Amino acid sequence: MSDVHPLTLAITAGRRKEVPELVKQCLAAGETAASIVENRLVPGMMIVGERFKKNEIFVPEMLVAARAMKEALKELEPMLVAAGVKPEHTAVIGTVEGDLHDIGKNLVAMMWKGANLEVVDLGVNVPAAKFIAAVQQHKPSLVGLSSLLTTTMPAMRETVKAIRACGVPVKIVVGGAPITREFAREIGADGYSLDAGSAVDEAMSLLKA
Ligand code: B1M
Repeated sequence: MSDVHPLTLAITAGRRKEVPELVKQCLAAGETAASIVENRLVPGMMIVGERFKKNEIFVPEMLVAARAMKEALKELEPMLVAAGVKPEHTAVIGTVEGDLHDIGKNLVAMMWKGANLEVVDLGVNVPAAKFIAAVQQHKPSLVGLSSLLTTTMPAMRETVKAIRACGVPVKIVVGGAPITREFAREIGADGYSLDAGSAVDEAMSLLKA
């Protein structure tokens, strides 16, 4: 672990209080906010996920690591979200029912805000009915669904089906670790992206189409 960056180590160990200062050091060294997310924070979560899989750590440790990651994202959010002119499109986003993971979804929301979309974030564990209510209320151009668990992939399928059935025309983008382009196509989503960066490209190309 000696070659692991101190910020990545602080995330994996859940040392939340050290995180703001370490983020500032990375920025002072010339790293961009996006590269800090990609090269310092996400690798920390990958290490945490691997350890959890091997039963070396358990849910509480995963939770403190997630809190430390959120602390870092709090520092970086203003840089990830560039101030733009009045947004032309609205996007509704949430993590599907049964799923409490929100770090990836929050990153996608930040990137979409940065791309000048008005983002309505419904949070985690969002039932299909809540997505439909938001779609009817905000009339968004885009809906984003996130799922991190294989067990919540069926909820994503049901949510897409329910949004289609409500009759409001909207483009749906799905993503999250277990989601593939093939699954997205199978459940009738319009778009899929592997990460928060490509979620912007996907959103932009769907909005232009
Ligand atoms: Co959970 N967890 N977790 N967890 N957790 C995973 C996902 C897991 C892979 C760990 C493992 O076993 N290796 C595993 C899932 C296995 C599976 O289903 N195949 C798992 C499990 C099993 C569980 C529990 C069931 C554990 C238990 O209780 N026994 C439980 C489930 C709770 C629930 O949701 N009902 C659970 C709980 C938790 C915590 C609450 C402790 C915590 C979440 C805290 C939080 O989010 N606020 C947690 C964490 C932190 C993780 C890991 C370690 C990290 C997730 C993360 O934030 N990654 C994760 C292992 C891992 O991912 N390596 C794991 C960083 C984040 C930036 O990446 O979320 O993938 P990610 O988002 C990416 C892309 O996926 C994509 O872009 C993002 C940014 O680039 N993306 C989208 C995501 N959403 C998108 C939407 C889009 C487009 C792209 O369009 C709309």
